[in-house]
Amino acid sequence: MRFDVITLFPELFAPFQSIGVTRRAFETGAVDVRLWPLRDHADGTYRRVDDRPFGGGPGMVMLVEPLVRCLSAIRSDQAAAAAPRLPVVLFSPAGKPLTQQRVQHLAQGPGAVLLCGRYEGIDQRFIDAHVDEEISMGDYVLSGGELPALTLIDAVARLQPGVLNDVASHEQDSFSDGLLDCPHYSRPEVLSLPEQGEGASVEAAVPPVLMSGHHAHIARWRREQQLAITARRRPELIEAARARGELSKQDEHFLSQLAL
Ligand code: 4H4
Repeated sequence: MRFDVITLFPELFAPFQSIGVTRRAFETGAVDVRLWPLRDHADGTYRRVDDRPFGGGPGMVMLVEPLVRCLSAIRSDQAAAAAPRLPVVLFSPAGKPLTQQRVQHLAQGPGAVLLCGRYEGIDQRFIDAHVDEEISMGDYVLSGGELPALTLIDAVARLQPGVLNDVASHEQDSFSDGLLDCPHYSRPEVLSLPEQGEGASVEAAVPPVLMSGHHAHIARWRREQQLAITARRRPELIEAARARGELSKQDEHFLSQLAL
């Protein structure tokens, strides 16, 4: 898998390729990130990549010409490497919200060209001519598309075979089955936690079922926790799972008894 990243700030990407579990994806080549500094494709003394918007208004707009030259260089590099011609993804609040389902689809594909906008945005004529998909990370405005690009690369990289220690790990992730994840516990079995604002302490124990060694009971408890947390925090995800036929009779019975 390959990501060609068009960015004004390539220095943002190196640190993320050398830390955490996703480092393995980059070291093994399972995910190949190639950075394309847009300013290298701007001409003139000042190597301009932006200019004032026609019609007036605040901020600057990213110019078409440097983007066209940069994308052309990427296409030539992809062809020279006999790599597939990858779709162009633009990160923008106007894009389609990114979901784990979309991440899973991208993780099985050849990759993408990731276009990291800055300023007020990109000249619409480049978007109309060259952008295949617009993706949003959420309903808020960032200063650049680099953090969305890093987010997407991370979400895809962790799904690559051999990256997570335990294959089952990402199957248990939130959203991997369309539901939010269950709570997790580890040592010690009983914790003494100071009461909020008072001197006394309260004992917080691990749910006994997790100490029972009864795997079927543990699996059922975890599923019910997922259903309860999802029904209370993101009920629309329950409806979506139901519509996909992913809720069992046991799930439906539990939900019918659940106090929301
Ligand atoms: C694009 C800012 C468009 C503002 C941008 C606009 C996001 C996001 C993001 C740099 C770029 C910002 N990208 N999800 N949220 N003129 N990117 O904020 O449409 O308001 O993905 S605009």
